[in-house]
Amino acid sequence: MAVERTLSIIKPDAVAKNVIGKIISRFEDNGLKIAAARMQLLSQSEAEGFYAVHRERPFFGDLVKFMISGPVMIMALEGEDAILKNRALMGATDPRKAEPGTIRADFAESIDANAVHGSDAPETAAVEIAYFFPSLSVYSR
Ligand code: IDP
Ligand code: MG
Repeated sequence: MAVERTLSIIKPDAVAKNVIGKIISRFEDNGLKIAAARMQLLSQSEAEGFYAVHRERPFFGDLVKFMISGPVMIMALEGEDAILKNRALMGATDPRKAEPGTIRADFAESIDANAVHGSDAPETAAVEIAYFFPSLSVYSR
C-alpha cells in the first residue's frame, strides 16, 4: 500500500442535511486526513467540467443541476490506500445497493442525491485534485 490522495465531495444533499461533520468523522476514524478543503457553490461550468466524463450520459443534465443546487464540501483526502478506502467507505453509487454502514447507505436517498463523490482510480484522483486544488501536489506513488 502507498500513501495516496483522492478527491472527495460532500454533495448538496448531505450538506443540506447538516451531516458534513459526521461524514468527515468516517474519514478521520478510518485513517484518512484532510489535506485540503473548501466549501463552495459550484458554477454550472465548474460542475460540467468536473463531470465531463459523463457528458454523454442521459443523466448528465440532472447531475449538473443537482451539483449546483447548493454548496458542496470539496476535499483532498490523504492516507494509505486512500482511493479504494474512500470508495469502500462511500458504498455503491445507488444507496439502496450500498452496504450497511457505508456513507451512502446511512446518509443518501437516491442514485441522484447520493451524498458523496470519490475518485475511482489514481488517474482520476490526480485529474480531479488538480481541477479543484491546482496548487496541491499529487503523490505519484
Ligand atoms: P460514482 O459517484 O459512484 O463514482 P458514477 O458512475 O461515476 O458513480 O456516476 C457519477 C454520479 O452520477 C453518481 O454519483 C450519481 O450522482 C450520478 N449517477 C450515476 N448513475 C446515475 C443514474 O443512473 N441516474 C441518475 N444519476 C446517476
Ligand atoms: Mg465516478
